[in-house]
Amino acid sequence: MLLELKKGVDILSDIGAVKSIDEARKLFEEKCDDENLAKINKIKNEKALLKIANAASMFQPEDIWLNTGSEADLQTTRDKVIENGEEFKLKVDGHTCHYDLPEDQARLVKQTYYIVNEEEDVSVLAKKLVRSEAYDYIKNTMVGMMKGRTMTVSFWNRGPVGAKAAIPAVMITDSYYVVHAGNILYPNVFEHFDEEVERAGTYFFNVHSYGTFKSEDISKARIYMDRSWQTSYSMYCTYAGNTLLLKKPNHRFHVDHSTYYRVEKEISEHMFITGLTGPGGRKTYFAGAAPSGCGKTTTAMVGTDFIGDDLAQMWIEDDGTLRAVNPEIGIFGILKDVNRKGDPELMKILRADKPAECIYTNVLIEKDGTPRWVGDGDPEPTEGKNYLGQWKADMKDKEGNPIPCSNPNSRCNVYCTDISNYNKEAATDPAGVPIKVITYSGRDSDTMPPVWVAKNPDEGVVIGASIQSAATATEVGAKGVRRQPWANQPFIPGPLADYMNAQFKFINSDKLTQKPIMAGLNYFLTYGARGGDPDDTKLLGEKKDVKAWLTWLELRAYNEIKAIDTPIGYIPLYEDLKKIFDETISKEYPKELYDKQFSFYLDNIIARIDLQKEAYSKEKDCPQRIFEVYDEQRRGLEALKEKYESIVLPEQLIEAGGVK
Ligand code: SPV
Ligand code: MN
Repeated sequence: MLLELKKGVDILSDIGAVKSIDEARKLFEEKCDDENLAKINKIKNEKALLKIANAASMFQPEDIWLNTGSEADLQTTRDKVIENGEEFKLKVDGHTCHYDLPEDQARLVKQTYYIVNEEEDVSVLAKKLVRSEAYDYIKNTMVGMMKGRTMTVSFWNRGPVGAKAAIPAVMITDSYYVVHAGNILYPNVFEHFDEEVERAGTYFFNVHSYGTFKSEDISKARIYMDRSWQTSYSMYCTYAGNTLLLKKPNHRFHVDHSTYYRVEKEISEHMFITGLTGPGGRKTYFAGAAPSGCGKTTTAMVGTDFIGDDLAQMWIEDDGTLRAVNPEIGIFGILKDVNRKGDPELMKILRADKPAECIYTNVLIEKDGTPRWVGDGDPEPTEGKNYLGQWKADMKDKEGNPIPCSNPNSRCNVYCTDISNYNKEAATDPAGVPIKVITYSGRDSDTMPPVWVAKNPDEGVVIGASIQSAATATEVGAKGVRRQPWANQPFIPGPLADYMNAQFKFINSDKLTQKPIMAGLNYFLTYGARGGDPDDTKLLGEKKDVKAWLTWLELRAYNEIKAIDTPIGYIPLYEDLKKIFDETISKEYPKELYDKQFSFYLDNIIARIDLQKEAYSKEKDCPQRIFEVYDEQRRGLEALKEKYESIVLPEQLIEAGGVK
């Protein structure tokens, strides 16, 4: 099914009612001072100018300010955000803190909708609202919403200027915090906006107003995405995942763009990108998917050549390689459990070992201005101020549970250039980096091993399709263990079958002559699930083991290391891992731990396959290939069960499948 663009009425243009470029220019003259008028006159794209004018006509701001990304504009943003109280300064120069409302600490999933035309399909997992209803809500809420305030206009790019899979975007907001966060996360494209729109053939448009910033108004908050007009609307909230619309709302438009207009050419993924230096100094690039809050940032930072921690725009280059760019230039990373042991690089910034700009959100600030969060590795704080107000260590919630010092989704916003292992040259090169390894992971306490490699591209697609993960604090109200296809599910607007089809076509394309290996990763197996006390939720590994898993995959990508051939893919041999653990993280790796991590608990794996099959069988027009792969794997697992019963040790897996 095709997504039709420019279908139905463009709500913003209709409400704004500015019809001609002359009317638009007149409005700019009224609302801009000379400096800003000169800036806006540099933009030649009349359609974009009309949309900006329509936003101004709808919001009725006091004035308009253009963010060109110049040093002066970056400084204005930093000054204004302190002046208007959206952030306050901490004791370290360049460090600031922003609080969101207690009800607005993560993506507001229940208040996020796709705007659809009458007969359009969206993912069964998403909420939709028909155009006419969205129109009324936007009109009733957003008209005049910026009265007395400044409407800021930023021109950013989702990717390096000139990269094949990059798309520019305009962001309009009355929140200088959103501008500040955006300056850290996206390259400013003001100077190249017209060329970039021309090259990409499109651009995204986003409008936001924070309204009253009052808890009692949070029920009015909405995030609307108009897929037909690639325009998003956000109101009555500030949390960056809901308001910095280039991030997830535009990622969703980008997923649409790849799925419906770039089949076999591009894919848009919720993935980190990082490089690892292998034997002889070679650079091997990884792209890895994980649901929010499942270790994507940590994994990315382990690389010697960090590129990005959240999103990847990928395409097939003419030379047959798979290329990827990070649409972002900064990180918006979770702070919980970030400490010197597990995240040494990030901690250098957070603990001010070096100067850097950093926005902390929803953390505790101690009297002396030190930001604190749960799991930061320092002695626990006793009191301070956080997004709830004054906080003391003995405070309890209504159920009598202790109130943690920081929100589990509190974050830090920093420029990648401040991260020591960031490879700026590679990350900002429009040619992208060549990807040799793709990984998929989730929070899976009891089923899949720490690492396994697909035997062919189809099985790789199926690993992505089969991610299963426990809920995290990154979505308001999320609970339980859920399917998380490609870790991208919350951001796939259309039917899952369309996206799956695009994945199969992309990775199997004849043009992709240098195919990456595709692997599953799982850091979350527990002792309880591997023969210990069933309530024991202690993890079988620790964060730093990530480096060992990546190193094994690096060698496997060049076929320089053998692996056990199992029905679900290739898994490592003990001797290899022992050596890798020792050499990369100086850690002893006992055989007993290996056996716990890599024994197959067949009933769990078979039940997982059955659950996925059942779920996908309800999906209309789902590619048959996925069922064939599941059936083949299931037959192999059943054969193992017949031979060895339901728990199979690695030695038995070798005996049954051999080593390749
Ligand atoms: C995530 O939750 O996946 C994030 C942060 O990267 S947000 O901007 O909320 O999506
Ligand atoms: Mn994310």
